[in-house]
Amino acid sequence: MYVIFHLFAWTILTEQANPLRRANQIIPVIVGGPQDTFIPNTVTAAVGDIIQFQFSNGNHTVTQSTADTACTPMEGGIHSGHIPFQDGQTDVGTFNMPVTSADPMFLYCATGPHCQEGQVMMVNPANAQQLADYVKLSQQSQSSTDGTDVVGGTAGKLALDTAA
Ligand SMILES: [Cu+2]
Repeated sequence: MYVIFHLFAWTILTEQANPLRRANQIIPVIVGGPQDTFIPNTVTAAVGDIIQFQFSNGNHTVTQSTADTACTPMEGGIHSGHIPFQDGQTDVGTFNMPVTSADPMFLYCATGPHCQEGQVMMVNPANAQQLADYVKLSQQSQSSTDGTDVVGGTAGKLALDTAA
C-alpha cells in the first residue's frame, strides 16, 4: 500500500513541476524576417528539446558567444554557417540544434553588422536583465567575428508554406 501511494504522489509532484510541458519539443525560431532579427529572441528550452532555426530572409548565421564577448564565437560553441534565402525559394533552410544543457546560451548572427544592429538572442536566460545586457554589449561591439566549422546542429530544409 505504501509503495502504491508513494508512486501516486511522485507522479502528481512530477506533473505539477511542469504542468503543460511535453517532452522533446521542437521550438521554431525565425532568423531574418522583415528586419535582421531572431523571433522570438528568448527561448525557454529543456534538455532534449530541439530549437529549429528557420532562415526565411537574407543571409544569416546562428553562432554562440559567451555573455561577455558578444559578436565573437565561443570556443566549442555552436555555429550554423551562413544560410541564405533567395526570393522565389520554395523551401527554407533550417538548423536544428538539440538543447544539451539548461544553462543560458548567448547567440548572435555573424553576418556583417547584424550583431551590432541587435540580431542576438538567448536560450534560457537567468532573467530579463541578462538579455538586455547582452543586447547592449552587442551594440557596443566594434565588429563581428564569423564562426568556422558548422557545430552543434544539423542543417536541413523545410517547405516554405510549413515554416513558422
Ligand atoms: Cu543576420
